[in-house]
Amino acid sequence: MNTLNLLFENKIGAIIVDDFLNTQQAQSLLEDIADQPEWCEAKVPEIHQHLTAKKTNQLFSSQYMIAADEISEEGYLELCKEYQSVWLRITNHCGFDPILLLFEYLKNTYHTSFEVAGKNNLTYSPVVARDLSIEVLPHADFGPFDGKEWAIGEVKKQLAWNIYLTPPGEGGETTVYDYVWDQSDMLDESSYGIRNFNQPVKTKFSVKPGMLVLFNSRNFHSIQKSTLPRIAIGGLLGQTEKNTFIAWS
Ligand SMILES: O=C(O)CCC(=O)C(=O)O
Repeated sequence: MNTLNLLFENKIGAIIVDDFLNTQQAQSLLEDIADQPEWCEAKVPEIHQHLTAKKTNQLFSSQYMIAADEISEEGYLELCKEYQSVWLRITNHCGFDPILLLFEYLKNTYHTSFEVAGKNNLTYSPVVARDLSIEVLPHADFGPFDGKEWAIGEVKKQLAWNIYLTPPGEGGETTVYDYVWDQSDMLDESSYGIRNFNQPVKTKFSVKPGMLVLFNSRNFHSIQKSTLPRIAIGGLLGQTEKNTFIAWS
Protein backbone atom coordinates (compact mmCIF):
# COMPACT_ATOMS: atom_id res chain seq x y z
CA MET A 1 0.00 0.00 0.00
CA ASN A 2 1.54 3.38 -0.96
CA THR A 3 1.72 6.39 1.37
CA LEU A 4 -1.29 8.11 -0.20
CA ASN A 5 -3.41 4.99 0.38
CA LEU A 6 -2.10 4.81 3.95
CA LEU A 7 -3.21 8.41 4.46
CA PHE A 8 -6.67 7.69 2.99
CA GLU A 9 -6.83 4.67 5.33
CA ASN A 10 -5.83 7.01 8.21
CA LYS A 11 -2.84 4.84 9.09
CA ILE A 12 -0.29 7.72 8.98
CA GLY A 13 -0.43 11.36 10.12
CA ALA A 14 0.51 13.44 7.10
CA ILE A 15 2.44 13.63 3.84
CA ILE A 16 4.78 16.63 3.83
CA VAL A 17 6.74 17.85 0.81
CA ASP A 18 8.96 20.71 1.97
CA ASP A 19 9.71 22.47 -1.32
CA PHE A 20 6.75 21.51 -3.45
CA LEU A 21 6.91 25.05 -4.87
CA ASN A 22 10.24 26.86 -5.00
CA THR A 23 10.64 30.26 -3.33
CA GLN A 24 10.02 32.16 -6.54
CA GLN A 25 6.90 30.15 -7.44
CA ALA A 26 5.43 30.61 -3.95
CA GLN A 27 6.15 34.35 -4.08
CA SER A 28 4.72 34.98 -7.55
CA LEU A 29 1.60 32.92 -6.77
CA LEU A 30 1.14 34.90 -3.56
CA GLU A 31 1.51 38.23 -5.37
CA ASP A 32 -0.90 37.22 -8.12
CA ILE A 33 -3.53 36.05 -5.61
CA ALA A 34 -3.18 39.23 -3.54
CA ASP A 35 -3.54 41.36 -6.72
CA GLN A 36 -7.03 40.07 -7.49
CA PRO A 37 -10.02 42.23 -6.53
CA GLU A 38 -11.68 38.92 -5.57
CA TRP A 39 -9.05 38.43 -2.80
CA CYS A 40 -11.15 40.10 -0.15
CA GLU A 41 -12.64 39.74 3.30
CA ALA A 42 -14.16 36.28 3.59
CA LYS A 43 -17.96 36.16 3.66
CA VAL A 44 -18.10 33.96 6.72
CA PRO A 45 -21.50 32.27 7.21
CA GLU A 46 -23.14 32.91 10.56
CA ILE A 47 -22.27 29.51 12.02
CA HIS A 48 -18.56 30.13 11.40
CA GLN A 49 -18.45 33.69 12.65
CA HIS A 50 -17.37 32.81 16.17
CA LEU A 51 -14.17 31.40 14.65
CA THR A 52 -12.84 34.77 13.64
CA ALA A 53 -11.82 37.51 16.03
CA LYS A 54 -10.88 39.50 12.94
CA LYS A 55 -11.96 39.02 9.36
CA THR A 56 -9.32 37.66 7.02
CA ASN A 57 -9.03 37.44 3.27
CA GLN A 58 -10.16 34.55 1.13
CA LEU A 59 -10.30 33.92 -2.61
CA PHE A 60 -13.39 31.83 -3.52
CA SER A 61 -15.89 30.41 -1.03
CA SER A 62 -15.45 26.84 0.13
CA GLN A 63 -18.25 24.37 -0.67
CA TYR A 64 -19.12 24.04 3.04
CA MET A 65 -19.49 27.83 3.35
CA ILE A 66 -21.83 27.87 0.34
CA ALA A 67 -23.86 24.96 1.76
CA ALA A 68 -24.02 26.70 5.16
CA ASP A 69 -25.46 29.74 3.38
CA GLU A 70 -28.17 27.45 1.95
CA ILE A 71 -27.08 27.98 -1.65
CA SER A 72 -27.84 24.95 -3.83
CA GLU A 73 -25.25 22.82 -5.61
CA GLU A 74 -26.52 24.31 -8.91
CA GLY A 75 -25.92 27.81 -7.52
CA TYR A 76 -22.44 26.82 -6.40
CA LEU A 77 -21.61 25.35 -9.82
CA GLU A 78 -22.60 28.68 -11.42
CA LEU A 79 -20.31 30.57 -9.00
CA CYS A 80 -17.49 28.16 -9.87
CA LYS A 81 -17.53 29.39 -13.48
CA GLU A 82 -16.40 32.78 -12.15
CA TYR A 83 -13.88 31.16 -9.80
CA GLN A 84 -12.38 29.24 -12.72
CA SER A 85 -11.92 32.37 -14.80
CA VAL A 86 -10.19 34.14 -11.88
CA TRP A 87 -7.94 31.10 -11.36
CA LEU A 88 -7.04 31.12 -15.08
CA ARG A 89 -6.14 34.82 -14.83
CA ILE A 90 -3.83 34.01 -11.89
CA THR A 91 -2.16 30.96 -13.42
CA ASN A 92 -1.72 32.66 -16.81
CA HIS A 93 0.02 35.54 -15.09
CA CYS A 94 2.31 33.51 -12.85
CA GLY A 95 3.08 30.98 -15.59
CA PHE A 96 2.18 27.72 -13.81
CA ASP A 97 -0.89 26.07 -12.29
CA PRO A 98 -0.21 24.56 -8.83
CA ILE A 99 -3.33 22.39 -9.12
CA LEU A 100 -1.97 20.76 -12.27
CA LEU A 101 1.40 20.36 -10.51
CA LEU A 102 -0.36 18.71 -7.57
CA PHE A 103 -2.37 16.34 -9.80
CA GLU A 104 0.80 15.44 -11.74
CA TYR A 105 2.67 14.85 -8.50
CA LEU A 106 -0.07 12.55 -7.16
CA LYS A 107 -0.23 10.65 -10.45
CA ASN A 108 3.54 10.26 -10.81
CA THR A 109 4.24 9.44 -7.16
CA TYR A 110 1.15 7.47 -6.14
CA HIS A 111 -0.36 6.40 -9.50
CA THR A 112 -3.62 8.07 -8.53
CA SER A 113 -5.50 10.32 -10.97
CA PHE A 114 -7.84 12.95 -9.59
CA GLU A 115 -10.69 14.68 -11.40
CA VAL A 116 -12.38 17.82 -10.24
CA ALA A 117 -15.81 16.99 -8.72
CA GLY A 118 -18.82 18.11 -10.72
CA LYS A 119 -22.33 17.57 -12.00
CA ASN A 120 -24.04 18.11 -15.36
CA ASN A 121 -20.74 18.91 -17.08
CA LEU A 122 -19.99 21.71 -14.62
CA THR A 123 -17.16 21.47 -12.13
CA TYR A 124 -16.54 22.56 -8.55
CA SER A 125 -13.57 24.77 -7.74
CA PRO A 126 -10.64 22.53 -6.73
CA VAL A 127 -8.98 25.33 -4.76
CA VAL A 128 -9.47 28.19 -2.33
CA ALA A 129 -6.83 30.63 -1.09
CA ARG A 130 -7.09 31.77 2.53
CA ASP A 131 -5.33 33.65 5.23
CA LEU A 132 -5.87 31.45 8.29
CA SER A 133 -3.90 33.56 10.77
CA ILE A 134 -6.90 33.45 13.10
CA GLU A 135 -7.43 30.58 15.51
CA VAL A 136 -9.34 27.80 13.73
CA LEU A 137 -11.14 25.56 16.21
CA PRO A 138 -11.13 21.76 15.89
CA HIS A 139 -13.38 20.69 13.02
CA ALA A 140 -13.50 17.85 10.50
CA ASP A 141 -14.08 18.08 6.75
CA PHE A 142 -15.97 15.18 5.24
CA GLY A 143 -18.04 15.29 2.01
CA PRO A 144 -21.01 13.20 3.22
CA PHE A 145 -21.34 15.62 6.14
CA ASP A 146 -20.68 18.88 4.23
CA GLY A 147 -22.71 18.03 1.12
CA LYS A 148 -24.95 15.02 1.68
CA GLU A 149 -26.93 15.30 -1.56
CA TRP A 150 -24.07 16.89 -3.52
CA ALA A 151 -21.56 15.18 -5.86
CA ILE A 152 -19.14 14.94 -2.91
CA GLY A 153 -21.71 13.07 -0.78
CA GLU A 154 -20.47 9.76 -2.19
CA VAL A 155 -16.97 10.19 -0.81
CA LYS A 156 -15.90 7.50 1.66
CA LYS A 157 -12.36 8.66 2.52
CA GLN A 158 -11.03 12.18 2.42
CA LEU A 159 -7.83 14.22 2.59
CA ALA A 160 -7.11 17.93 2.84
CA TRP A 161 -4.13 19.47 1.04
CA ASN A 162 -2.58 22.89 1.55
CA ILE A 163 0.37 24.65 -0.06
CA TYR A 164 1.58 27.43 2.21
CA LEU A 165 2.75 30.71 0.73
CA THR A 166 3.86 32.84 3.70
CA PRO A 167 5.91 32.36 6.88
CA PRO A 168 3.28 32.73 9.65
CA GLY A 169 5.63 34.15 12.30
CA GLU A 170 4.91 32.90 15.83
CA GLY A 171 2.18 30.23 16.07
CA GLY A 172 0.31 28.94 13.04
CA GLU A 173 0.87 25.27 13.87
CA THR A 174 -1.71 22.78 12.58
CA THR A 175 -2.81 19.98 14.93
CA VAL A 176 -4.46 16.86 13.53
CA TYR A 177 -6.25 14.85 16.22
CA ASP A 178 -6.43 11.10 16.38
CA TYR A 179 -10.20 11.31 16.28
CA VAL A 180 -12.35 10.96 13.16
CA TRP A 181 -15.75 12.47 12.57
CA ASP A 182 -18.33 9.72 12.50
CA GLN A 183 -22.00 9.77 11.47
CA SER A 184 -22.90 8.97 15.06
CA ASP A 185 -20.87 11.86 16.51
CA MET A 186 -22.84 14.65 18.03
CA LEU A 187 -21.77 17.93 16.49
CA ASP A 188 -22.81 21.33 17.72
CA GLU A 189 -25.40 22.35 15.09
CA SER A 190 -24.87 26.03 15.78
CA SER A 191 -21.12 25.95 15.41
CA TYR A 192 -18.52 24.73 12.94
CA GLY A 193 -15.64 24.31 15.39
CA ILE A 194 -15.58 22.77 18.84
CA ARG A 195 -14.12 24.47 21.90
CA ASN A 196 -12.59 22.42 24.72
CA PHE A 197 -11.89 19.54 22.37
CA ASN A 198 -9.89 17.03 24.31
CA GLN A 199 -8.68 14.20 22.09
CA PRO A 200 -5.27 12.62 21.44
CA VAL A 201 -3.03 14.23 18.83
CA LYS A 202 -2.15 12.26 15.69
CA THR A 203 0.34 14.80 14.30
CA LYS A 204 1.32 18.47 14.49
CA PHE A 205 3.20 20.54 11.93
CA SER A 206 4.53 24.06 11.41
CA VAL A 207 4.27 25.58 7.97
CA LYS A 208 6.57 27.49 5.62
CA PRO A 209 6.36 28.87 2.08
CA GLY A 210 6.33 26.31 -0.72
CA MET A 211 5.45 23.41 1.59
CA LEU A 212 2.70 20.95 0.59
CA VAL A 213 0.93 19.04 3.37
CA LEU A 214 -1.79 16.41 3.01
CA PHE A 215 -3.64 14.95 5.98
CA ASN A 216 -6.81 12.96 6.55
CA SER A 217 -9.43 15.69 6.98
CA ARG A 218 -11.96 13.34 8.55
CA ASN A 219 -9.78 13.67 11.61
CA PHE A 220 -10.63 16.76 13.61
CA HIS A 221 -7.94 19.40 13.08
CA SER A 222 -7.24 22.91 14.35
CA ILE A 223 -4.89 25.83 13.68
CA GLN A 224 -3.16 27.94 16.27
CA LYS A 225 -3.42 31.72 15.80
CA SER A 226 -0.32 33.24 14.18
CA THR A 227 1.33 36.64 14.45
CA LEU A 228 1.73 37.11 10.66
CA PRO A 229 -0.54 36.34 7.70
CA ARG A 230 -0.74 32.61 7.12
CA ILE A 231 -1.75 32.42 3.49
CA ALA A 232 -2.18 29.11 1.69
CA ILE A 233 -3.99 27.58 -1.23
CA GLY A 234 -5.81 24.38 -0.41
CA GLY A 235 -8.53 21.91 -1.18
CA LEU A 236 -9.93 18.47 -0.52
CA LEU A 237 -9.38 15.08 -2.16
CA GLY A 238 -11.82 12.21 -1.88
CA GLN A 239 -12.01 8.53 -2.70
CA THR A 240 -15.56 7.65 -3.70
CA GLU A 241 -17.71 4.54 -3.24
CA LYS A 242 -16.96 3.76 -6.92
CA ASN A 243 -13.21 4.01 -6.22
CA THR A 244 -12.74 7.17 -8.25
CA PHE A 245 -10.73 10.10 -6.90
CA ILE A 246 -12.17 13.61 -6.88
CA ALA A 247 -10.97 17.08 -5.90
CA TRP A 248 -12.94 20.08 -4.61
CA SER A 249 -12.60 22.77 -2.01
O1 LIG B 1 -4.07 25.43 7.01
C1 LIG B 1 -4.00 24.32 7.54
O2 LIG B 1 -2.94 23.88 7.99
C2 LIG B 1 -5.23 23.45 7.62
C3 LIG B 1 -6.40 24.14 7.04
C4 LIG B 1 -7.67 23.43 7.29
O3 LIG B 1 -8.31 23.54 8.32
C5 LIG B 1 -8.17 22.55 6.29
O4 LIG B 1 -7.49 22.36 5.26
O5 LIG B 1 -9.27 21.99 6.48
